[in-house]
Amino acid sequence: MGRLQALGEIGALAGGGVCRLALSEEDKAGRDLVVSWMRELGLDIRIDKIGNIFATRPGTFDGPAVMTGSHIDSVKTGGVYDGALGVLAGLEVVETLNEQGIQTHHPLTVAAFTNEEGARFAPDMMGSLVFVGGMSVEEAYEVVGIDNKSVRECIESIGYDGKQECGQTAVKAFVEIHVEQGPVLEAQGITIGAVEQVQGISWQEFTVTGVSNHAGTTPTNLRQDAGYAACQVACKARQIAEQYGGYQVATVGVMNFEPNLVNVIPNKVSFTVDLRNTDEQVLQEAEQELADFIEMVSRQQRVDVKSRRLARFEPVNFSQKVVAKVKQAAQELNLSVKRMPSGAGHDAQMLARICPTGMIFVPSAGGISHNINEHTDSKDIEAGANVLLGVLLDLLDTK
Ligand code: HGY
Ligand code: MN
Ligand code: MN
Repeated sequence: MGRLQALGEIGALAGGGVCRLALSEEDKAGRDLVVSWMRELGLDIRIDKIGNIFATRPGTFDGPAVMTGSHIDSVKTGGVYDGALGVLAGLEVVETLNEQGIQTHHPLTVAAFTNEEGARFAPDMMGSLVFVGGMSVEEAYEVVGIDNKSVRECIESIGYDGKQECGQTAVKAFVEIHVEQGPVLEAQGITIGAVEQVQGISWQEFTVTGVSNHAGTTPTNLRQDAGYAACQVACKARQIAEQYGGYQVATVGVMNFEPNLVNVIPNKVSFTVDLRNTDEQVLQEAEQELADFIEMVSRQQRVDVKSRRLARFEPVNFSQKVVAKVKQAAQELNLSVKRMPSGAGHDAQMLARICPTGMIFVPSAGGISHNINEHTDSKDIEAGANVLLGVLLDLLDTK
């Protein structure tokens, strides 16, 4: 809890919460603090070319490590738990093993992955995606963020363009603890989520080009109004979510008007659409329905619409073996536990490509996250960290 508090002071916002955008000065300060804790714990620290930090406690067996971890970058109005809990709970496990003088068979690695949020540089989970070979580090370096700076210039300026080639750390299994960021556990009065799946994610940026004109003199039927067209699409995205129901969600989080003046019909609007679903087939249908609608609006409003793919990940199922270990560890501690999917993206969904992977959720108060009022009770954090300890000990000492 002390470490969560201390890390939460880095990039702290006046009204609470944090802003530690990936590869920013605040991210650097957070990384430096976490690395100092890793050093104090006697861990062997390696940093790879995309800035992923791996801190390893040796085992008696010099082979693939059991890994835990998450991210310390945040959205602009983030909470102090999102990501940080996963890294710091891993350090807490290390400290406990050190205090108890416990030797493990496998090494234990605590990871802090670069740019999980994707809020500044798309896609999200960039560091873990590069680590598992889903994106080359060169391609990642070329990504330009929302403030027109490249990953390369930012990672070099904060000095976290590490020496280690990406993907060099062999992993036996990966377990990530994370706040749920949704309403389910709290609503059902359950302490632990044994996460079985992460839903599919589709991020697109659309740029609508019309003709700027005078707000007072231009008759409606002569307008090529990029703003009206963009707003029609935003409403359609929400209608698709309502119509499909189930896990289908849709979010228009960014919308920039140009020239953004009260008396000028906008000639250019760029906006993002985030679509998610646990079912890949349905997610594709939602994408297609939106694309067809955009076609029609473009013709009707006589505007041009260009789309740019920012992220696209299919739903990921975790290892049932690891999910069962999470459930069992929770039950051994007499904690209520339920199997559930994750609505949010996580580094674990990338690690699942290379090793047996699972996640532990703890409740989010009011089900909120990506919001400065994000909160999880310390007793739930302690419970979750003890489940993590149980699962890791099991994985560390079995062949
Ligand atoms: O977008 C997500 O789900 C994650 O917070 N990056
Ligand atoms: Mn997160
Ligand atoms: Mn997040």
